[in-house]
Amino acid sequence: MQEKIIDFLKKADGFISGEDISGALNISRAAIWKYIQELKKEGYEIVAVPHLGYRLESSPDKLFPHEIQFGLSTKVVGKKIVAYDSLDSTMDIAFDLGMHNAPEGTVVLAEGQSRGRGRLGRNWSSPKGKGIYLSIILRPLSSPSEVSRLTLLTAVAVSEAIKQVTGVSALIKWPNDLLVDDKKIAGILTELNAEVDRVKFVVIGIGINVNTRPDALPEGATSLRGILQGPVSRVELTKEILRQVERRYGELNKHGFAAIAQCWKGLSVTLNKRIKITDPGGMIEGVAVDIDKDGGLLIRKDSGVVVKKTAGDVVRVKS
Ligand code: BT5
Repeated sequence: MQEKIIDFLKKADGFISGEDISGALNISRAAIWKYIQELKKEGYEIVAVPHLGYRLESSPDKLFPHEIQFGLSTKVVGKKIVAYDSLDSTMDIAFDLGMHNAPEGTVVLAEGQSRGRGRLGRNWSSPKGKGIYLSIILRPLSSPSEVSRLTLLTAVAVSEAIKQVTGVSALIKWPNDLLVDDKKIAGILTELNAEVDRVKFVVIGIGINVNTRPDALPEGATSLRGILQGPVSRVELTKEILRQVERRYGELNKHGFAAIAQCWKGLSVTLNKRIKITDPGGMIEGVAVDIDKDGGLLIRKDSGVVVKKTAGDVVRVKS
């Protein structure tokens, strides 16, 4: 009911009387007053003036599903949102929901994570109320070898959303890092549930340092607040991320990967650089020359041989 009242206040564009809310939602004016007090406790600033009614002055920058969904206008991504104040990792909940047939586009959000994770079980620092930590369930009709495309697609979508909302240009380090001034501002983690030749579902995790103090982050990391010297609306940025992921995912399904790969290349800090790449198979050095149709990185070794990597950690090498 609180969500309905907030939606009402938002759409009102000025004062709305208790009587009007009461009539529309079929609850007593005393009940409305009680809900309004609860909303104030959650951080909504609502003024009440006798004979005029209630007016919403400001909303808290909390990742409540109804805040994200207000004016979101996506068809799939974010139609269902499950939000937590804190949890171990949004990946676990999303994976569990995926196993229980949650619809494509389901989003799991958390204000904070106690065991946020990166690739290979690494830690993702997730201080409460500061960043965006979310996972999206997708059900692509593709083979497991094509899933890396989704990581690259998401990196493009997140970079575009950051640009749209804040004006900041975040570049992409293959496969999953977003960097500003060479410092990591966001990371993407793709996990999948698959049979040998068929993906059942994919969980895409996105972590962004939004209002985190850079000195509270690991070395080599930064936040949007650190760059802009001021706070950024996590609600607006989350909405834009969901919109851009939906847009790019729709594009992938309709037209294939080529146009997205082109955008990725335009944002890449990895291509045409001499790199070392390490994965469980070992380390190779060479020049990153391209990405292939599946999002794999092509590296030309000094011998001239071109090898493809689908995962790994990239380090720049001075040539
Ligand atoms: C990643 O892994 O960059 C993927 C991060 C995905 C996090 C999201 S948050 C929502 C969802 N739920 C989760 O539990 N995870 C996902 P990787 O490339 O392996 O990078 C991990 C490394 O980044 C760590 O070893 C640290 O060095 C560094 N790191 C940790 N926390 C960071 C942060 N907040 N900002 C920047 N770098 C960080």
